Amino acid sequence: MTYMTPFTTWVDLKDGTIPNATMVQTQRLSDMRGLFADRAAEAVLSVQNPVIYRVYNATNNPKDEGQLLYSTTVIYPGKVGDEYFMTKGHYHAKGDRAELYYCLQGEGYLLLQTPGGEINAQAMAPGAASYVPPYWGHRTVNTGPGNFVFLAVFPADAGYDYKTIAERGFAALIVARNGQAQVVPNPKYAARR
Ligand code: M6P
Ligand code: ZN
Repeated sequence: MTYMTPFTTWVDLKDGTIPNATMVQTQRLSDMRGLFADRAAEAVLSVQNPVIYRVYNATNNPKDEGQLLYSTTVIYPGKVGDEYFMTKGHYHAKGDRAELYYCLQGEGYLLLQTPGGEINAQAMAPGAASYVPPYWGHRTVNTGPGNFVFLAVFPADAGYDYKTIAERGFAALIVARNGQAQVVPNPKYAARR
């Protein structure tokens, strides 16, 4: 038996970045084509092509059963039309793998859905430890005026299924109505039959 060496990764609590991240993923509007509901607003904003969010990966842990991965996500403030900046969202390739999100900064939502289209929205602010149960697709949304930052911890073998959401969308959208965040049904959602 060879034992893995324990380690600590530091998160900068000022901004949620991980200075020694093993990988930083930058997602611009052009990396999220078709995910925001308002295509005309997307086209207008695509000239500017803003960074929507960054993911700071904390480890290079092997993607083996029993291992964990963790990362911070920084979603910048903004909207495409009236829909707030958000992550792409995914199901886990191994659907039975759960995940924990811990909010460090800002305000937003963890938006979840079952494969059948049932929706759940968890409001998050610093201190919120929000649980993604097995089988729920999940995306995070920044509804505040500043950055929305959270730490995510998940099984290393969970994997990503982005295709289902790219093809069918999310059953609900989080939009600004009279300056307030509201969860509304997505008219374009293609439920699994
Ligand atoms: C969290 C975790 C990551 C995920 C990231 C961005 O940090 O859930 O696994 O990659 O959010 O979400 P997405 O992959 O849907 O763009
Ligand atoms: Zn996940």
